[in-house]
Amino acid sequence: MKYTILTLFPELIRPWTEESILKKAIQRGLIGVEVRDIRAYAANKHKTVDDTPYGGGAGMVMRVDVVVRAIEDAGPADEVILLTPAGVPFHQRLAEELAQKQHLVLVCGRYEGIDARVEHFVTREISIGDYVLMGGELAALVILEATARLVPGVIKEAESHRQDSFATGLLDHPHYTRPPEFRGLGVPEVLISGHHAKIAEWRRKEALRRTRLRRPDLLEKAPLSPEERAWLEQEG
Ligand code: JF5
Repeated sequence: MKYTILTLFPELIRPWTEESILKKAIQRGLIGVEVRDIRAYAANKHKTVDDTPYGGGAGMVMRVDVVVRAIEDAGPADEVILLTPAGVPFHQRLAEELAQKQHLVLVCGRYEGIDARVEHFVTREISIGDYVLMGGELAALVILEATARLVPGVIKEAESHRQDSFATGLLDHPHYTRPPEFRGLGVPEVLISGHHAKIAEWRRKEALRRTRLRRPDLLEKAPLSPEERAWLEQEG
């Protein structure tokens, strides 16, 4: 999988790719990340990338001609993705779909956004949540993180199945490790019992409880057995 990230602030992106799992994935050739400065595509000697909005109002708008030169220079891509709060919401299913592609171009806007005509040169507009950032860079890194970990070999198979906490439609269960007591806080007895069936049942029930408490919206769609629905209504 190859990523091309188009940004006015390449130095915000690079360090993220130079540590930890992404760094290893790049070293192993499992993914490639190319970061390109949109300003390099400005036409005039002042390297202008933005201008005042038609119709007036505050702020500046990124020029479509500059951004489209950057997009077209990134070469053939399976997807050209614009990060914007006005996009369709990002979620695990979309991450799984994008992780199958060969080349993703991620376009980071700044200022009030990019001239709307850019929509004819992108394949998708994606939002990572209902809040406004100062630029699309963190949103692009979110897409990079969520998709790269699904590329075969990037993380241990077992860990990539953390995604299963979404495949199950529930939040993940709680996790514990040593020490067995910390400031008076113990670890659920069942987890040290070695009783694997009981542990699996405890984890499933904790996932159900947690999901009801924190994300009742997920419970509606989650594929639960009739027994689990009944348990939630009574003892859960
Ligand atoms: C951006 C105009 C792009 O703020 C975001 C964003 C929020 N959720 N997903 C993306 O992107 C930066 C801000 C303003 C265009």
